[in-house]
Amino acid sequence: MTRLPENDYPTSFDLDFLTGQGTHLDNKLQRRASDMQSAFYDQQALQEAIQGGDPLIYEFYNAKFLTSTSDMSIAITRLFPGKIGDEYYMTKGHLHERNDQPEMYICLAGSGYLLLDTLDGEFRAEAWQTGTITHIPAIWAHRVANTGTEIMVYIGVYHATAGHNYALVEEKGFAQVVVERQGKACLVPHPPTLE
Ligand code: S6P
Ligand code: ZN
Repeated sequence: MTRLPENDYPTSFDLDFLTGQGTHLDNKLQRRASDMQSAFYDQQALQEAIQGGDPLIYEFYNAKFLTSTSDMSIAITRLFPGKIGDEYYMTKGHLHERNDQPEMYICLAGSGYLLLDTLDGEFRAEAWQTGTITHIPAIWAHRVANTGTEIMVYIGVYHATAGHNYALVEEKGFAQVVVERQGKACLVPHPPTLE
């Protein structure tokens, strides 16, 4: 019997849903307040956060499964609770480089919003709680905001060749932001008026 190439055999690994810690994950990337210069709207609050210790906003890991015929990939994101000014901690957000590459997001722990924007007039906010699964069609830029008091953990399943375009999100921005108003998480048009 001819053996298959090493990568063409199945792979399994373990993940703790509540913490997002697992085996088999590498390529850890961390984003601090200073890496999010154009993402948060309140620039004064952002500079104060950077000078006050430059907090870690989120970190993510990925695992690629490249076989002789396929390129599946997953990423686990650990998004911490907190705010810059009155805007909840969130990811930078990106569009996939390829316009035929969707993604599945699964919220494993925590609550907040998945913000989706075509950067061309269409915007959606999906309320997220533990167990919510969202299909992100290829043409939607995606960003997650954590409005809870605990860490949010989610997994993204996508093709490794999808590519990431951050520049377009930085240039155009999302249509709405998630801020705390009167003690509650609210979606308001971007840029919001400072309270
Ligand atoms: C990849 C997927 C996620 C994000 C991660 C961090 O397509 O959507 O793994 O990379 O959640 O977000 P961002 O916007 O900094 O890449
Ligand atoms: Zn993505």
